[in-house]
Amino acid sequence: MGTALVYHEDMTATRLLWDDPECEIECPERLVAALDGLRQQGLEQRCLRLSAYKASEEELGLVHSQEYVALVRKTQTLDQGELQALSKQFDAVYFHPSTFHCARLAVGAALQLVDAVLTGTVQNGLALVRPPGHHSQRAAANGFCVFNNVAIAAKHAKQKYGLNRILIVDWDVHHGQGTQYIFSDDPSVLYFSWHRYEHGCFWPFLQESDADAVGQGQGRGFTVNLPWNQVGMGNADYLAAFLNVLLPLAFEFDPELVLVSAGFDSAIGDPEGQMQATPECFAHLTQLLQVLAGGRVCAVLEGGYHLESLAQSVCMMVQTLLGDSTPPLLGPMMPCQRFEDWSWGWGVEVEGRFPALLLPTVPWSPSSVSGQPRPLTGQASNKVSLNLGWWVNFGLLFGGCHSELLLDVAPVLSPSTYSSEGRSLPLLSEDPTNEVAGDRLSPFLDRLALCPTPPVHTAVALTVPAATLALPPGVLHQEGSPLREETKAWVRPHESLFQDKALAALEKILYLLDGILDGQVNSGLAAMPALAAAATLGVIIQRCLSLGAQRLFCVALGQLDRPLDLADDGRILWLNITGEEAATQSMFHITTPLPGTTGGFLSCILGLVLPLAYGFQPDMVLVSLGPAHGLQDPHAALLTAMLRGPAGGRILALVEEDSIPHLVRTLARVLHGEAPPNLGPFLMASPKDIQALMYLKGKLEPQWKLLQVAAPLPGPCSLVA
Ligand code: Q9C
Ligand code: ZN
Repeated sequence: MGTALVYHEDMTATRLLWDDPECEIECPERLVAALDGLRQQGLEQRCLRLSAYKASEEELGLVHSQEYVALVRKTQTLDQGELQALSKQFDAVYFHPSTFHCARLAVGAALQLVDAVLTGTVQNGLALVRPPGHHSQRAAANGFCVFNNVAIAAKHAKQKYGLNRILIVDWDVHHGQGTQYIFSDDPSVLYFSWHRYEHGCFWPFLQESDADAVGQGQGRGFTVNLPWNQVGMGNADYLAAFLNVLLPLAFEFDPELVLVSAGFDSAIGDPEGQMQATPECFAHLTQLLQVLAGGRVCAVLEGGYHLESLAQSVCMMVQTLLGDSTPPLLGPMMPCQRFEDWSWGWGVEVEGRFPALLLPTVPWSPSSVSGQPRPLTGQASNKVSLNLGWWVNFGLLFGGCHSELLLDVAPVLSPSTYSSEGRSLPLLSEDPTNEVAGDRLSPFLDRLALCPTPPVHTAVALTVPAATLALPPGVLHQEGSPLREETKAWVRPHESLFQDKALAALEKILYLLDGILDGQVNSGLAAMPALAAAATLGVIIQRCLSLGAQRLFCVALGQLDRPLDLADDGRILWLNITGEEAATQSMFHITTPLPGTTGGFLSCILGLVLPLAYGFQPDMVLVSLGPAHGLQDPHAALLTAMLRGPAGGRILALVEEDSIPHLVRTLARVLHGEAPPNLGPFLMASPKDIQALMYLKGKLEPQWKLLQVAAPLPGPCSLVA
């Protein structure tokens, strides 16, 4: 349905007119760099470009006092000395004669974006604005922010469209205290912020930025702060925060709209944040949010002061909003102490034949991997505090506890590469070849060149005519399947497993699979021949391995046993979600029962499936809905949508031949980038399902670090419904 990009050139007008080292980083070039990046990547051209209008004073009044608005209006006519004097009355703020104009455009851009999304003109979008907004308060400018763009947008969405539940995700590296104050007693707005905190020693030095601020009155439980007490947080930490903290709450909250305070000073290289998350991390964070609220995601720029890092991160976000696959998440997920024993090497055959397989192995290539597992720091205490009386699902995800509770969120990566000089880090500083970064293309562009976008985003190989399915436009229906001679020769030894008709279906699947492994197709959906599902899956896995897949993540639902002839050599991570008992045959062979409720299912995806998948860093994901899989359509769609992330979108979904057209259509849509349907009424996980999950997490956590949430849970637990 499209992505809006809201902008106005005038917003580059406001700038610092005097010397102030604290404020000079908030410069017009930020917008120029972000927009140039989008143009160079051809992304701007793919968006619906909207020219921002100026918010009315009435709209500003949704959040700000009349006196404050009048004060800012007055700055239009002040001389430099007066501007400077007024700026001093606030913390980390500068005014310029164009500030009022720009700040009204920034608010207008956010409102226009919300209108475009809530009227159904577009699915999602980004407002590229200056000045930023999240520090701004009812009657105060603060931290470069004049009007609170996102807060006004949320009020507008409530007032004009009658929304009852809005999620604000503030991933800027600073605490959006302005937004927190504005909604602290409002249960219709769930505010989540992570931020550099360092036990209160980082700007804005507020106690209420800490984890124990949970909101007030009716709004108790609807403010969630995740303060980082160390710098150097990276991809795995951000991912863990989303999977363990934000998403369990967000699913239960079931927002109608997601607003993102999209600050990119939380990205690598930023002088303010000193964090390590790479630009593609923001693609993944975006994709994770897109499964909420029917995909209605409105992002509004906040901070971000390293121009190249900012531009790349913005590109990553927009690309993902457009529905493109996310590049694999780079950097050590540090899943496994044994990782040096694994065979990460490059097959010569792989390199020559299947260029699309190269990218996922880049972070592990011999030159860029130190081979040293990064030690966990152990005593970092990044805490999050929640009013668990409200958050049923959250409590259950962690074993079920009541009342307010402080949880340690362990940083998965140690911040070992932090430069104490307080200066900009080079992007991807762990790469030794990066010393000459100045005269090279950026690492990001290098990687893009390695991983060309496949010509076909999504293809299906089905045994029923396409016309009966109403597939979304753009999904390729592969009718004929002229197998290559080489594939035919490969399939011959397996032929005896299949009847004639099943063999024809298998050939279709292999045709699609070769396309995916070849880099011609990104994601696929195929029908497994009736009565031969397990055999088909076995052949598919063998084919992936024979074509050089290094790591294959297989999620099998229903009656699909792990093929017996598979070596347990770490190349396949097999997860069976069935009616059976939880069990770990090895760290690569896991069985978990199918949870009976939506809450249990979410806990399973967020607490087990995705941490395993992201930790494994597969180059391909296979998700198979076998006989008696027991999943409802929306649950199957959610699982599939979320499994697009870990392998750069390279995913093959397998359904039974006689699956209902509705399931097939839904899966084709999510593979193509559409949001999964709503999960329906929320029912909490059963104690039995949670027990199984906790058992598996406990067993597997030593090997799969992303499973680890270092929360020694206090005392006996009683559940509050
Ligand atoms: N070195 C936004 O990112 N200065 N505002 C902090 C610490 C103020 C940040 C100084 C930073 C304001 C929107
Ligand atoms: Zn910031």
